[in-house]
Amino acid sequence: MKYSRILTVQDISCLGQCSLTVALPVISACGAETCILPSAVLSTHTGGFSGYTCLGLTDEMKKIISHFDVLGARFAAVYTGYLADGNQVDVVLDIMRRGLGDLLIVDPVMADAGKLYPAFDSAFVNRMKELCSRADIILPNITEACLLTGIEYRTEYDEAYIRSLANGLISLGAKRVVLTGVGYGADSTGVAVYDGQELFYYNHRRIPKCFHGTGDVFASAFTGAYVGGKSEREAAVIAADFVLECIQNTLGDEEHWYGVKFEPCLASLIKRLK
Ligand code: PXL
Repeated sequence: MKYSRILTVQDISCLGQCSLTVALPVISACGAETCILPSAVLSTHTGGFSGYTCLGLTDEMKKIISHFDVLGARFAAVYTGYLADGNQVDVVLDIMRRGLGDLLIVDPVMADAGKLYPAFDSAFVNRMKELCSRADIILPNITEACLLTGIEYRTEYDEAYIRSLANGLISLGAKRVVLTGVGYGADSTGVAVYDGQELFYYNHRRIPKCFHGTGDVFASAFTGAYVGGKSEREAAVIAADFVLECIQNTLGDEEHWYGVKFEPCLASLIKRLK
């Protein structure tokens, strides 16, 4: 794998196995230098814990970027995840405007299972559309793809529906689309990769239980594998297999409802990338 430097922009959820506590180890395991720009500090993620604290870091992010710029720091890719508010889209766009990053990979983290996460509203969706329109690669789930395109959310669909979502996202301006959680039947799920012409689909077994943080695990493994030299399709397959393994490793532990136990699976991710 090529040794590269990646800047990831997302929150620190101190407890909850998501965002930076996932991105740092997973991208590092892929063999890249992982730099961070924290968007917020939360006590936990917002998906199931009550009473969480949240400190947005927009002003600090601006200062950090200016310092990076003065230092001449450059990144092979900027990978964004959970942003605390719409103004942070401007911060990310500023990183790209200053030429600090070559590639922009956006995981438009804002919703799942047909619903927006608690912190977000339609104004945030509009800002996320803007960010996605500038991205080289976007990694939405179906709910996020629906919000970004205005297409109705469905739980049962066919390939024509997935094509319409993928085309809608390309029309928005994203160069490539990696759509996660695409399942045409009850027992399977998968990932679709679209470049505006060919729709590649990788299907795998579906475990009928939802786990928090799997989008972050997928996006981090995809980014690490892709920036390290794998093709988009190869990176999507590696990331999907890794998520499945992490879920399998967590199943049956009812106390571990808030995330996936990805750590023991890092060794197999590393082996796969050799
Ligand atoms: O896993 C996505 C995510 C990241 N960060 C925070 C979240 C969530 C999903 O709920 O709440 C703070």
